[in-house]
Amino acid sequence: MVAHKVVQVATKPYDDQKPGTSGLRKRVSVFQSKPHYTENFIQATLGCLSPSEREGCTLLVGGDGRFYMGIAIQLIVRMAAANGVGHLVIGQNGIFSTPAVSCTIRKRKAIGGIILTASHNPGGPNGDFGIKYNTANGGPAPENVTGKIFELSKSLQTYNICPDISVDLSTIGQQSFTIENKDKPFIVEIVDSVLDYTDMLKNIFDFNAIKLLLSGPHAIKVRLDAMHGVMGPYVKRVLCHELGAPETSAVNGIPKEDFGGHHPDPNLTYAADLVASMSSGEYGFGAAFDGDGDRNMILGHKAFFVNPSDSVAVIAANLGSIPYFQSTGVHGLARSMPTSGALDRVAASENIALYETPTGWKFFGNLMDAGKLSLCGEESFGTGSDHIREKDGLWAVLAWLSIMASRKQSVEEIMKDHWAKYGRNFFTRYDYEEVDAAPANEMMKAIESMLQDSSFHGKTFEAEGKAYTVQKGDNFEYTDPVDGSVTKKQGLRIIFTDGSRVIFRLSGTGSAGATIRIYIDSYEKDPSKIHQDPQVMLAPLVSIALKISQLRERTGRNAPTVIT
Ligand code: G16
Repeated sequence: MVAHKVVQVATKPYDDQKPGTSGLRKRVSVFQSKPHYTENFIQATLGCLSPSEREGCTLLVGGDGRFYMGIAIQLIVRMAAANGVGHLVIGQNGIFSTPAVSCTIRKRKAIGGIILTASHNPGGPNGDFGIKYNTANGGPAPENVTGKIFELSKSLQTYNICPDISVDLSTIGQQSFTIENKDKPFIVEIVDSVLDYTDMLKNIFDFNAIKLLLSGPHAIKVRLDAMHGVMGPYVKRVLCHELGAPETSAVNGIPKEDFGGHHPDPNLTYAADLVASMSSGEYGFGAAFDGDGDRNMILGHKAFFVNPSDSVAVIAANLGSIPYFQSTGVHGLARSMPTSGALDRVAASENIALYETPTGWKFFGNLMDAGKLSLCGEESFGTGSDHIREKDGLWAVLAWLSIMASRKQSVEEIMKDHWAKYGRNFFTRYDYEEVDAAPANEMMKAIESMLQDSSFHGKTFEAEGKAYTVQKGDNFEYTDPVDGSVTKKQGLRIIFTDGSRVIFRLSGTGSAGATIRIYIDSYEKDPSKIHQDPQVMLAPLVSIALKISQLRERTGRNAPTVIT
C-alpha cells in the first residue's frame, strides 16, 4: 500500500478565532472564503495535544448535519492523519449529536472530540458553521484549553495535511491508511452514532415504565420535533423503536443542511410549528430540540409551556422517578447565574448543595468530575446530569416522561403541583438579536458604571404601581470551588431587596453583531398569584430594566426578537 504524503502548508494566522461560549461560530462564508480559515482552527485545536498524546489516541468527529460539515470532516481526517492522530471515530454520514459525542468519548476513553455545529444558529450557505472541541471528560473544552487554542491560532504559520486522503462516511466499519514515516496505520472508524447513546439511556431510565405511558392501554400521544437537526435518527430509534411510540410521533426528523430554512432553536418563537400543533389538544406531550440535540423545550397538553428554569427544578424534585439517581445518589444541584432560582428552592428543601455558575456547560463539568454535581440546568433550554458532560435534550424528554409515568399526571398538573409546593419563580428572557456591537457594548459599559456607583445601591425604581429597591448590583464573578479558577464579567446583575433579579448579558454564541439578553426572575409564593401570566407579573421589572439600560434609546430596538 502506498503511504500517504504529509504536506506542510504555509498559512497566515487570524486574530478572530477565539472560541465563544461553546466553540468557534461564524458565518459559513467566513469558513469558506478566508484562505485556510478552517484548516488553521483545526491545526490550533490538534496542536493542543502533544505529539505523544496524539499518537495512538482516539478522537471523535461528527456534527449536526449542517452545510459545510462534510467538507470540514474530510479536512479533519486529512489533518488528523498528518498530525499523528491514531484513530478517528466518526458518526455515519457525519451525524453525531453533541450528547452522543459526550457519551461515546467517555465510553471509548477517547482523548476528545471535534463537533461540527453552531448549535441553535441557522445553517445553509448563508447561515452559521461552528467547530467545537470537547475534552476527555466528554465536556466542552475548559477555558485553559480554549485559551491555548486561541493563542496557537494567533501565531500559526503552517498546518499539516495528507491532501490525498478521503473517507467514505456512509459505510459503517474501519478504513485504514498508511501515512509516510509512521509505523502504525491511521484508522478511521465509521460508527452508528445512535447505538452507544441508546444503550446509555436504557441504563438510566425505566424503559418499561415509559413504554407503558407511550404505548399502553392509556397511552398519551407525543410529538417530538427534531427541527431538521441531528435528532431525527435519535428520536426515531429511542422513542419509536425502543419505547413504542408511533412513527408519526417524530416530526422534521430528516437532518437537513439548512434545517429546512428555519432556526433550529427550541423556543416559543422558532418552534412555533410545534406550539401550533400542540395547541390543538391532540398531544399530551411535546418537545423540540436544537440543531445538535443538546437543548430541549418541553410542552404539555394544549402547548402548556414549561420554562427551562422550572424544568430542571421539577426534575430535581422528582429524582425518585429516575433509576439512575437511585444508584448514583444525588451529590449536588447547579444552575447558571441567569437561570431562575426555582432550583434553589428544591435544593434548600431537600438539603442538597446548590451551585451557581457562569453561563456555559463547561462550568458544570468541573463540578461533576469532582463528584459534587448530579443534576443541572440553564434557562437557555439546557438540562442534564452527570451521566455525560453535555446538556442532553432527549435525556430531558425521558426524564419528564418518567415523571409523568410515575406520578400519573399531566405536564401541567406536575408543574402546578410544583409551584403549589415550592412557590413560583416567574422568569422571562428578552433577546435582542444582531444588534450593532458598538451600542450594545456601550450600553453594557454604562450599566456597569452605574452599578459601581454607590448611590445606585438603595435606589428605588417604580413602574406600573410596583416599587423595587436595589440591594446589590455587580458583574457576576465565579470562583470554581474545585480548582479555584476565577471567571470574571459573566453578566450584570441587579438584585432587589425582595430577591427579584434583572440581569443583562451579551450572548457568547452569536456570529454577527451582538445579541443582548435581559433575564428577569421574581419569586411569588402567594397561591392566588402563582398561575398568572409571567409577562403580566414581570411587566414592571421589564419596564425598570428598559429604563435602567436605556436599551431602546441606545440600540433603536423597540421590541425583542424573542421572548421566553
Ligand atoms: C451554549 C452553552 C450553554 C449556554 C449557551 C449560552 O449552548 O453550551 O451552556 O447556556 O451557550 O448561550 P448564549 O451565550 O448565547 O447566551 P449551545 O446550545 O449554543 O451550545
